[in-house]
Amino acid sequence: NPVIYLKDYLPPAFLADKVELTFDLYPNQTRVKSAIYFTRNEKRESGLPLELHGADLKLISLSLDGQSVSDDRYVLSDDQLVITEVPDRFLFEAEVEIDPANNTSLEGLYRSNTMFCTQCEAEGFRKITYYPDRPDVMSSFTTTVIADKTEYPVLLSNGNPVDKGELDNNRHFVTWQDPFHKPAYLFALVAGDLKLVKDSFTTMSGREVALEIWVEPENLSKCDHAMLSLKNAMKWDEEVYGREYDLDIYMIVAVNDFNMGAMENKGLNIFNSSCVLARADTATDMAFQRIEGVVAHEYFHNWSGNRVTCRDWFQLSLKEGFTVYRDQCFSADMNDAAVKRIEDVSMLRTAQFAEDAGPTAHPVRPDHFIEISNFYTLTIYEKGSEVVRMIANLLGPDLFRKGSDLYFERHDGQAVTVEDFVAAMSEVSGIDFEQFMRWYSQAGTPQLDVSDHYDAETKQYHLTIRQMTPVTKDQQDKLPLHIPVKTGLLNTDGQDIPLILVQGEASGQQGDTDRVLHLREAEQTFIFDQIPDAPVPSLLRGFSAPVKLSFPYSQQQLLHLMRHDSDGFNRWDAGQRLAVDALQTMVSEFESGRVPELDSGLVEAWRNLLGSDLSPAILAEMLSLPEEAYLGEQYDVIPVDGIHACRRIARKTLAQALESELRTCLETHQLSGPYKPDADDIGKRRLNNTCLSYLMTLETAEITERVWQQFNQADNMTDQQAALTMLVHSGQDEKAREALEQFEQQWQQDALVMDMWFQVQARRPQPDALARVKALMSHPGFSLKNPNKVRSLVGAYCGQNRVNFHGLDGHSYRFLADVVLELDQMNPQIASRLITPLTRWQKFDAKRQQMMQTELQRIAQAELSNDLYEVISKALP
Ligand code: B3K
Ligand code: ZN
Repeated sequence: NPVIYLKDYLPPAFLADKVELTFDLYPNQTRVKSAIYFTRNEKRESGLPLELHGADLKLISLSLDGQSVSDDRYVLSDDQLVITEVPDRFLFEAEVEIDPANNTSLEGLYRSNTMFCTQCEAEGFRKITYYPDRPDVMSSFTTTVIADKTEYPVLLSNGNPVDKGELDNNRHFVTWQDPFHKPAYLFALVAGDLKLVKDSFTTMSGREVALEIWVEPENLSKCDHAMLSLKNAMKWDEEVYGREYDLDIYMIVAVNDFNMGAMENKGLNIFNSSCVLARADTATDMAFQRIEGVVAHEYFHNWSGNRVTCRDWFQLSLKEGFTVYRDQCFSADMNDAAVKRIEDVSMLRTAQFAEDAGPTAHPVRPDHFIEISNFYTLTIYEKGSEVVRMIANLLGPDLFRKGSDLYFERHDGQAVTVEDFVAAMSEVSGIDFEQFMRWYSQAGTPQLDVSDHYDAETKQYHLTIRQMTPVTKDQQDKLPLHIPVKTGLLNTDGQDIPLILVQGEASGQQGDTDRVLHLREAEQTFIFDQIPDAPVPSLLRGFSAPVKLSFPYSQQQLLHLMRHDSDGFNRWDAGQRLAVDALQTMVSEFESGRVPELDSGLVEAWRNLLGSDLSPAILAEMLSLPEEAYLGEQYDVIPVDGIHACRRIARKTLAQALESELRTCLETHQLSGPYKPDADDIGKRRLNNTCLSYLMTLETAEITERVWQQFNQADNMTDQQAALTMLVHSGQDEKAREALEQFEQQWQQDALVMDMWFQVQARRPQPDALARVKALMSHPGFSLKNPNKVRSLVGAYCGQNRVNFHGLDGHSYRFLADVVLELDQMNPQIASRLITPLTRWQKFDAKRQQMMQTELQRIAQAELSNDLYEVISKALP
């Protein structure tokens, strides 16, 4: 399994000026003809052979400039075709045969239900034909698709349709031409019996763009939200980034079998159906918001990724981090910005921080890999976005826009690096990013330890910040980073104090109430002048850097911040800190065999929340206790059972103490009118279901009945699914069984709704969960070949049902290893993701560690894909 290094990068020996492809589609024997016009690259030495990638291809014919190539001039291996003695310019032609119906990796050309579709990023194009399958080879593509007219009336590829016609034997063809030069990873093809939802968008320069969403006939009623999201995204990118769409047509196709959320192929996005299809009665608020975000993300890639692409795959975060940043800002603008920030940070702090602390930790720009598919990670995407956010915050909105304009204009049509992006930002602002670049090369989550000191004589306030990045698997030495720490100081009335900094570097003006402190040293002290009384510091406002920050807050100080902080994010975070403290105290009691009790301070804080005038959406966030996964992150050795038990006890204690407040809250936020997935209504539904699920812990017949009513009468999936979860996760087995049966009856025809049905059961806290998951794997609606199903059942059980997955009999570890071994034969990408929970053994006690390692070792004995091999070899002790 060869390791590929960034330091070994060399430009391609040949460039492709023009590519012409013809697909003759048959499920088992598709023929692909290619004609590629190659020119030798002046950046490389002369005389180099032509090296093309290729995998799982059957070569039928080969010619150069019309002459067939004799056997002694080329070498064919498992993954390459090398031709020696080629001229400086020539026409390469080949014909290959491929077998889409047996392609279960969902990479290259494959079948989903009855249609043909493709997924080429990162290195899937080589499963379609021989090609320099690397992002720095950009070319224009003309693609002719031929197929049976009855089975595949719709034939799509990138760009604009330029020709079509009838052929013999009930076959027909369509030719597509994409005038924009693109790397092969952005190639796409779809053929099927699809139906169209059509709309249009007029760009800022007045061009009319046809918008098309193609779906299977039964899904026609589920496309409105995706279409609206697309139009909003197009408008937003014009307004906020000055970026206009470039082709005359923009297509989205929904497919059921897809490894990721969606793919930004030029002019022809292919989506996992879960990220396009939504109707009030079938999709939750969360699904509506995810669709909005993913549709926008793929659209934004048209500039950040397609027009300006990556030189090599080490630069992946150049397009992904930036595009996630763009989609996060878009969603913040379309919805409640503070809630969006809370959601994004919660995810980062649980899942990405865990990745950064585990055996697969890697920098935002990795410097080596075995299989690039393993690097579509939370670090590349979410931490990458945080890095761009820090740059944006350092520049401010106007300069950041100037920098992005410069980046897009200067590099349009090019394949570039992270340095090119940062250079544009530096050039327009004059800011020196030399130290900042360590964010791209250094893995691990920095830890900031902050202490303070108030001098009543001088009226000065000292903040001392120490930074430390823990060692990670491949990096022993860590250097100090340039960390923006947005800070405010609250006086005893809860007001922000004007900040006059007399020691230390910061952005903003003297007297501002928010200053961004620039931490650059391992330890640094910032001194504020003219502070009348000892303040309460509000640190890392808006989560200004992806770090862990600790400060010895007292409960009083946290309550003060919860009530008064002008920064919405930090108000929420103060509540979370309070809850973490209270829960950790309970866990210690639990571990030492005492009966844990919830701190009454937290009960009173939650009572105050319920009596406050916070918006429903924020209130719902603030009332939610930290998730088990986040609590686990606070420990070196995760007390799985203690966390689970104490969180349950805490929830019940809160419900008992605050029953009447919760009931009042529920009555005051009832919704009326038809379902709308807008921020206000989403906030209200979230709040109601939060209150209801607290009350459900009381297990009274009256509340159960109320939840049952909601389950039966809801006109939307958010409320129905929330009620289903409450019923299934409560101890009332009879009710749970009844609800599940009824839900299955109602929705068995709808695969996406059934995903939720599987997931709710996979997450059930009762001890029979594993047995049930195993039984559900034989359910007719389940298939190991469909990634959505695997994620909903196996992924949800192993990743989100901690108390059962880490059961001391070790059965779940064995179960996951068995599933992964089977799956690796079909779909290595999904197998290597699914294994994640087993790779995190370092965080558990000796007995669990031992059992987890045994399973990893058992997997290591088998013949593995590159994908799984890389992850397993990093995870083994
Ligand atoms: N760029 C794709 C990801 C492709 C994954 C390949 N294994 C989706 C996205 O980030 O928009
Ligand atoms: Zn992306």
